[in-house]
Amino acid sequence: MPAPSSSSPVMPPVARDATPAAAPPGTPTGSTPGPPPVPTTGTNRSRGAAAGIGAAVPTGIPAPADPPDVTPATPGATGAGAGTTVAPPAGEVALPADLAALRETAIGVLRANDLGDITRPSPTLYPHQWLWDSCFIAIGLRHLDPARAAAELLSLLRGQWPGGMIPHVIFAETSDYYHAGPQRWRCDRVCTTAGGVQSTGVTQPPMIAEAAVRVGEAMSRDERVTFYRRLVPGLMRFHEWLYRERDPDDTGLVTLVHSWESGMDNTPTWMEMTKPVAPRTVRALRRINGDDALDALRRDSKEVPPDERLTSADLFTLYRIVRELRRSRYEFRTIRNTFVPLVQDVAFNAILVRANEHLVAIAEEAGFPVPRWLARSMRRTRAAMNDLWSDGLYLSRDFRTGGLLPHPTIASFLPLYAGVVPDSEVDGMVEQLMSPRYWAKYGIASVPTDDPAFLPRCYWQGPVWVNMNWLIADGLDRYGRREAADAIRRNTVDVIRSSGSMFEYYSPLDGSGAGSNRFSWTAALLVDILATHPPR
Ligand code: 2M8
Repeated sequence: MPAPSSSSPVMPPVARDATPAAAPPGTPTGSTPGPPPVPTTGTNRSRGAAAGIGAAVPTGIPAPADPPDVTPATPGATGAGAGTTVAPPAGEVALPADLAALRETAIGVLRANDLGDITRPSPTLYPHQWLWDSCFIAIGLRHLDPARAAAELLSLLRGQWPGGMIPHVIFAETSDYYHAGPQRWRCDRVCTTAGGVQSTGVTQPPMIAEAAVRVGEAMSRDERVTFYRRLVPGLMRFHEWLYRERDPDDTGLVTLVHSWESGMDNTPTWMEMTKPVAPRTVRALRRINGDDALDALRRDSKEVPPDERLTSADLFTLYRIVRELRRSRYEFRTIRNTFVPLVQDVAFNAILVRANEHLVAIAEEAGFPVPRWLARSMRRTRAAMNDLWSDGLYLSRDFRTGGLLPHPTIASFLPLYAGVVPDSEVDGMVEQLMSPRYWAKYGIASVPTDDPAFLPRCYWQGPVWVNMNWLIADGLDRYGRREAADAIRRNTVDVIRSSGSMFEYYSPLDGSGAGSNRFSWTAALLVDILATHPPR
């Protein structure tokens, strides 16, 4: 098993995702009737960001108790915090001093990114609400304020489309620039969302049910049932939409129409499908001027160096696909007749399998029946995951050709989270995951380190991602592989600690942080790991 990284070198501080000075304006409210009222925690939407870290203004996320009487986390500090422990908040376990300080840093990031009852993934790079980000964030927030965590999930229903889709981004009313904002999607021409808010026209991994169960665990039974009753009707419609709209041929597997739906934007599996449909102008510009001309045109890399993001050619290709989706009015029956790459994504479907199980459980607790056809579709997905098995791992599938896409990545391990891997194959998968091919010195690479596409600091092309670690560790727990699960969690805490900041992703080779350095899901999942599996 790889050595933990607690003695890792100190990374140079990087000024990245600056907290904006001004409070973001209020979150949109729609004049359109329809959505179930979404509870808030009775707080002003703009207060979180306005208050900033450590401000006296109350936020939905409780301010940390008085700062611990210890020196703040030192980047590169080692594990046990020199033996000092800090008195924990009520209900939490005592942590070594350096981890207690790291937890405060994480809570500070969540407070600074708090927009009332939604949390933006990062202050400047991602100033809106993202579907699966909000789910990971709620999993952390439940330890701080379960009602606020529930509000984070319920607020996703404001973006629900009449057909049931919950979009991947729900746009906040902010003037902060986002490169794929409402103008790129023009979804208002196609439909009105439940809450009258602007959104994108695609979805993201269905993590809501998992997050709902975790948040429910932090509530009393009455609170939980009330929360589930508000959530389940919309959540059930979302799962129905996934099957009706995205598996019309009844294959058992849901098909994605854009890599943004996978959440792993530039993972090689998707980029191989995407590159062939690059716009002609992009190809011509590259031929004449190389990548520089394209780099000058992009606007998503102002805070983060372009080499930590996807290439400009890939980005402009993703924009082209959005244009085509828009022309198709975001309807799968039309999209399937265009050039748009269509993928039965292994990670998305694995998350769906687990989400289905959770949905059945919470629907029962809330007293809602699951339609028979939906229950049957859910069973079909679990069985269809076998069709993605190839040579000791799972792969995504090209919807059009039916061929498996020959690029194993971190997504290939998510069937462990789904619980669909036969027990006889689990140890083989764990062995692969723990081998240097994936697990480099500082953690699990999102692309095998010997893959020609591997880039240790580039987005979904190699870095360690905290959410992937969390999901895989959770699956391994349920398979009874506690030692491996604990090793992953320990490693996750170590890599965050060694950088001292809540980075979006980390290099598996040297532990350095990359992307945004005030990233919400890193902060939230750290809070969760420290609460549920405090390092021993
Ligand atoms: C990244 O994706 C967005 C587009 O959705 C972007 O690059 O602008 C991905 O890492 C995605 O998984 C994540 O949900 C999002 C916000 O953190 O950022």
